[in-house]
Amino acid sequence: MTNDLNEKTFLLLKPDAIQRGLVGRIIARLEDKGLKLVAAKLVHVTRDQAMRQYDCHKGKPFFASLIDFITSSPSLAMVVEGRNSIDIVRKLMGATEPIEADPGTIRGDFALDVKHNLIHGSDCPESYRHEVEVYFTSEEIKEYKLELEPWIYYI
Ligand code: DAT
Ligand code: MG
Repeated sequence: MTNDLNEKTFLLLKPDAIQRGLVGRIIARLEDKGLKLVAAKLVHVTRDQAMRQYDCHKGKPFFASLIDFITSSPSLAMVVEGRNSIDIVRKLMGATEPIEADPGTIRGDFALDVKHNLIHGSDCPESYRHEVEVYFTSEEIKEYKLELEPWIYYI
């Protein structure tokens, strides 16, 4: 737990989210929660980017299929900010396996398959720092004040 209102996390709305027209609904859930969008970019992920993003899974049986999937069609890369944003986004996403993802979560409501699970979110601050550099320069991450903040947080 942290009290840092500027904790950032990296998200990738995967090709299935774009192809299925779920981007607006997924972003709405992040906005509804009160998270602040600080960077967003439509990217057709390259194999090099995919392998860097997912290097912790290299050697696993699903690695090749994951890389093929993530590079198959455009994705939306984003950075969002907020208190405990890393863990909050993981909760909004739901479990990796859609059969274990609770109703009310993004995967629990919209996904049936472990590969086509719509969204990536950093799982810890070290992962965030590694992943964000694959997709964004520091200039692309915007610093601004969310005027609603005093209505979202007890500061
Ligand atoms: P998460 O995306 O919840 O952080 P992860 O980091 O363990 O999950 O795995 C990264 C992605 O790899 C996951 O979103 C989908 C794919 N994946 C994970 N386990 C898998 C499996 N057993 N079979 C097929 N794909 C899998
Ligand atoms: Mg992961």
